[in-house]
Amino acid sequence: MLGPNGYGAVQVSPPQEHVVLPGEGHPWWQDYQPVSYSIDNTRRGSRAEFADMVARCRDAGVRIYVDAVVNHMTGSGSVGSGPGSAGSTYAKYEYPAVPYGDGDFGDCRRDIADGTDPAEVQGCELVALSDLDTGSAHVRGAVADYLNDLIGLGVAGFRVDAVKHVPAADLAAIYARLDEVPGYGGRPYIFQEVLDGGGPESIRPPGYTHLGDVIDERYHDQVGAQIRDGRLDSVLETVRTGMAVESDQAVVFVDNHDSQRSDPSISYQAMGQRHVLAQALTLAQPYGTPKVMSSYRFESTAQGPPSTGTEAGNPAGAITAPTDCSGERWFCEHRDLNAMPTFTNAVGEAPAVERAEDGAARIAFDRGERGFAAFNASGSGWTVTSATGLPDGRYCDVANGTIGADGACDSAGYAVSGGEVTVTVPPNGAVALHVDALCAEG
Ligand code: LAG
Ligand code: CA
Repeated sequence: MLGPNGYGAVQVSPPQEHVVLPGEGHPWWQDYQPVSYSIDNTRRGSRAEFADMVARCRDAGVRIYVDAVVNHMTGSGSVGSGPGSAGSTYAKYEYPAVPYGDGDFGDCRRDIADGTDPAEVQGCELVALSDLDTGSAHVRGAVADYLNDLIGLGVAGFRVDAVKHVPAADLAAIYARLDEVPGYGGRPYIFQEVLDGGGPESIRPPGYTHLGDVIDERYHDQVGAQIRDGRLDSVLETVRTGMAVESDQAVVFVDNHDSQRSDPSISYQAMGQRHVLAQALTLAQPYGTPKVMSSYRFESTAQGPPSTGTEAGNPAGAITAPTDCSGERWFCEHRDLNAMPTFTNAVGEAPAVERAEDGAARIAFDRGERGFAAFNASGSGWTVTSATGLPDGRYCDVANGTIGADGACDSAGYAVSGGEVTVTVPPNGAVALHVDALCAEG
């Protein structure tokens, strides 16, 4: 039940044809090595299945954003030549199914050495992946055709991968060719992965905000660590003063598929219930557009999602649906957040106003007069009476209750009276009240 609980969109893994690496145990990162832009017969299913998913989500009011790999094709370390998941032949710098040939790749055929030099970062190879010459009209056209194919199926946005490695002018030329999204109108929503590794502004997040939103990894690095360590009292100050770009240009998250592996201490696997609190607080604080992680247990960083058939080398349709969210393999973190995204939607741009604090690990704040939320990173419950700007009324606790198809919330409620509310915040948990989720009378 994503839509009723406030989720506007879901980001999905790169859907294009990819390398198949049985010798490496079919790692999750096969998807980040494109062989062609066919979306038929990948490890994640057929074109028809993809189109059906997009349509069903659209009908439920939930958009699909695709992780778009546009900087590169395959690497040399992994495999010599195909076939790819859809059967296309290829070799590094030769992808006849697109078609791309040797001339469609940059001249610098070695790894990036100096991460602060734009010419290197954008013209050489990221972890040995063949680097597309995105300055060429042919490459721009092929990438735009791929994205427009997805838009034609109803895909409403893109997380553009490895953007730091593509000149802004090349992205501008590609984005300018994109169609409007059928049904929604307007161009697709674009958010760009720009890791902030230093160097001039042109290869840092501010160098791309004129083209779309950017991922602000500082949020993960700083706020993620603060919440992990129980320092909730620093969070609002950090998002006010320590972030990379303006709030309306940023996408933020506690963890993503890369950070879970590079910094596993900030993940559900390591943090358990504290991670639920971290994502709830991310949805409540005022900086950026929040993104929630929902993931699976892994024993090694390369291990892919739960699947069948990988032993047989089957790349297609092999990933199993997360029917079991026990944590044996799928965690399904979003389910623990209940209707918390409705809080984000209800409060909009309203400013955060600190209302209560008890040591470093317990905070409560308003979002203008539209929401009140309290967080408790300790091992015992926190009962607090706090001032709040919420109008008098009885509110549903969306951090602990879901909203059903009938629009009703199934949590216990809290009464606001005369500018005051008393709530009990569970250990490593949250309470969240907002003006769009009043309890039914009684
Ligand atoms: C990204 N953002 O810029 C993705 O978020 C990240 O997950 C991607 O790396 C990366 N850029 C390229 O799209 C992932 C894995 C890498 C993997 C790469 C290509 O984190 O480990 O590299 O996808 O599949 C792998 C090997 C490398 C090897 C390379 C080429 O790990 O050692 O050089 O393949 O063969
Ligand atoms: Ca590049």
